[in-house]
Amino acid sequence: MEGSRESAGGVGAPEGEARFALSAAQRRLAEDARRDGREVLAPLAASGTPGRVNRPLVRALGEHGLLPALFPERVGGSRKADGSALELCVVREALALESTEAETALAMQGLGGYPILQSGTEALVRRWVPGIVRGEVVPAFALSEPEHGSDAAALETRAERDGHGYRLTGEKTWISNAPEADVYLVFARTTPDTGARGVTAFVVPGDARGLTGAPIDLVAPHPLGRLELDGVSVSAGEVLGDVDRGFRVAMRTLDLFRPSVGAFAVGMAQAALDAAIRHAGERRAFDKPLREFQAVSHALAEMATRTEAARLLVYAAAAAYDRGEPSVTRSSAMAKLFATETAQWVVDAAIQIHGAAALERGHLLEHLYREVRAPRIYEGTSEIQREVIARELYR
Ligand code: COS
Repeated sequence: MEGSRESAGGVGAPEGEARFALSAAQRRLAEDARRDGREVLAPLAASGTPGRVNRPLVRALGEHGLLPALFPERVGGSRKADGSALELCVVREALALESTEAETALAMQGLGGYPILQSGTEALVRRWVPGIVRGEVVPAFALSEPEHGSDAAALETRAERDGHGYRLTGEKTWISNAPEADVYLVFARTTPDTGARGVTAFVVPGDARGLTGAPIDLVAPHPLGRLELDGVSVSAGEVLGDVDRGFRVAMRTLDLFRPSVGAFAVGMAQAALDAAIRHAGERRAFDKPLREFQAVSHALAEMATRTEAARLLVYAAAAAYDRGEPSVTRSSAMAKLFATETAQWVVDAAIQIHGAAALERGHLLEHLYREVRAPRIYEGTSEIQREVIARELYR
């Protein structure tokens, strides 16, 4: 990605500027993530196959300490306590400034690892999480189905009792890292006609018999695919959390990850803003630099203001999560909603300032334009976030 100009606040902020309440250690983590992103991860991302799991990239996230920074020591991480949402956001925002592929690979290790850490038995945690933290085991979070995306509680994949275990039958789609993942968190129905209250979470090894899949090609180079479960056998020991209470496992995970999707969006918005400021200073029209036209300077001011507002909402939601505040479902949804919608607007505005050059294949903004669209859909669409916020208002 172009340049490494310091951003106007937060993760990449110059000394002395407002940085919310990031500690010195969190700022160092952001700087390290950004440097690794630029020097190590972006080149690895460039040498991968677009739309496929990039294992050297995932391993490098482990080796360079970025995945360990998100997990506690008991599973091979570098944190004294369990994960911090704020640190997750700091790393995601920093990586988004340098390599969206590295950012997404890191996020998917977290989205797969955290439900096991939060809800798994000691045996499940020991079996899977240390490998995820080292970047050697690639996980996937398999909730969505062809007929049920936003209405996740209506899912139809069946888990039928079979001796001491279960047999899973159904279809999942738009699953990150499928079909190449080493382990899947599969949400399946254990009790019919009970909506969210009859769903159970299972940990399914990627090589389980009866589990097949195929990649899906997306507009952005994101490893994604569909899965077919044809009577896949799992033991009772592979249930995550309580039987019929898997929906809670999913929602708890999303409470943690939604602010960090916002952080990814803020990083992309900042990268677009930085590029637009640079371009407006260099490009001349009608005998003066673009930035001297008020139409451009006011656009830049608006882009910076909205990006900073999104960043503050993201950090506030993450900090609320870390303090265990009861309002976290609402603040997580607000952070994801506002930051992803803002990033889409900022990237689009940056393209307008650049003109046609930004639409050439290979330009940073062409890349961001394709990347910025999906976060308004995955981990709950903007409409679902508004639904969650409204429900919390009425509570
Ligand atoms: N934390 C913990 N538990 C939660 C929760 C949360 N944030 N939100 C809901 N739950 C629990 C509820 O407490 C309830 O469990 P109990 O009956 O045991 O109390 C259960 O989950 C069902 O909750 P609810 O009735 O609110 O569920 P709905 O079916 O109405 O759905 C929405 C709620 C729409 C918010 C949910 O389906 C959703 O988030 N959909 C989007 C799915 C999504 O993000 N998909 C992308 C997947 S990842 S790429």
